[in-house]
Amino acid sequence: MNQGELVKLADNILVLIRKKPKQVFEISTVARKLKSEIFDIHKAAKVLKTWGYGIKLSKSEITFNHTADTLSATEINFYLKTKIIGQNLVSFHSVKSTNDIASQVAGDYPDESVVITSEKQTLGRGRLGRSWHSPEKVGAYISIIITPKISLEKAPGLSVMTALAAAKTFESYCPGKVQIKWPNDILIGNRKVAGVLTELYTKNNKINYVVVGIGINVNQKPRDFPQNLRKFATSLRQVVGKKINRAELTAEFLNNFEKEYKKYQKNQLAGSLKRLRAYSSLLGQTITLKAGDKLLTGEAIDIDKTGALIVKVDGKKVTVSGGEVTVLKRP
Ligand code: BT5
Repeated sequence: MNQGELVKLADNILVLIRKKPKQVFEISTVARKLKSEIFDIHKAAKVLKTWGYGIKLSKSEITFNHTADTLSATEINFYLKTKIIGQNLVSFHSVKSTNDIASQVAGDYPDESVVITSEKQTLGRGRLGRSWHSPEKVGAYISIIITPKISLEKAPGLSVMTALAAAKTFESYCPGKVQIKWPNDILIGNRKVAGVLTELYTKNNKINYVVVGIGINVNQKPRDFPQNLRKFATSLRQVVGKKINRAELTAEFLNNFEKEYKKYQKNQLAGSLKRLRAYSSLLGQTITLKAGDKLLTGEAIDIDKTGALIVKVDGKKVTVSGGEVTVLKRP
């Protein structure tokens, strides 16, 4: 049995025993069900142990005791409740950027089932050439390929919609603390816990596909952030006070993403405005925006169903769509 086959068998054993913690399985039964040799089951079970799974193994029995801290597709799948999004999950150990991998494979599948995740990124991207700090084993780096049947001008709202799905996900870990800093930051206690990067690929002036990327700080301790980010970044673990299961969190985010995306395709953010306003860290604040070379200062007064921010500048309402805009400061 080669390494690839062994890994596949380890995954299959997991699928069989993972749902019944502490239950003792006869290895001969597992071998029969998986059409494998007892010897190979033993070998694959040892592989599971090296992945961090709590597996009790004797000559004739195998028991699943506890899960591993991994963002593998098998693990995420245990918590996934979606119909389409994430049904083709590909998990990497290390990539330059999950958004790059996603755009390379976009088009290979006709539906919207492909999601790419990675344990770490070596060249994680933010917007406008900025970088996303993506250390190993503590974050979740996720890219979703979608092919929305919407016109180009409706696309900027996709980032806001994704931020909403993320906020809803984090809400269950720390109720009442999550905020969205329009258009693409999710904050807790005024520090960034996640960021969204939406990249559009067009053909004949129409959307061909969209890669929606999100980086989530899950289990970072303060020292896991570089000095320059320590004051501005946080992780869910720092807020909740305990380690969080990254695979479960990832699946919950994808579950929420699918729901929000369905709504978005019908009527953009029309049905979500109340929630968006409640999460918004900007409404009622005087802000400065940078769009291209232009600076704009005014009071953020509302968000509309396209996901655009309405800003009152010198008594006039100005509508600013997400795209390339950065909120510089809040006095
Ligand atoms: C973002 O950009 O916030 C979008 C981040 C998207 C990252 C995901 S990970 C999966 C997918 N694959 C990728 O390559 N990218 C996506 P922006 O608004 O431009 O914010 C970037 C700024 O956030 C940086 O300039 C830093 O100041 C700060 N930053 C970088 N890493 C951070 C982190 N881990 N936590 C908090 N802040 C961070």
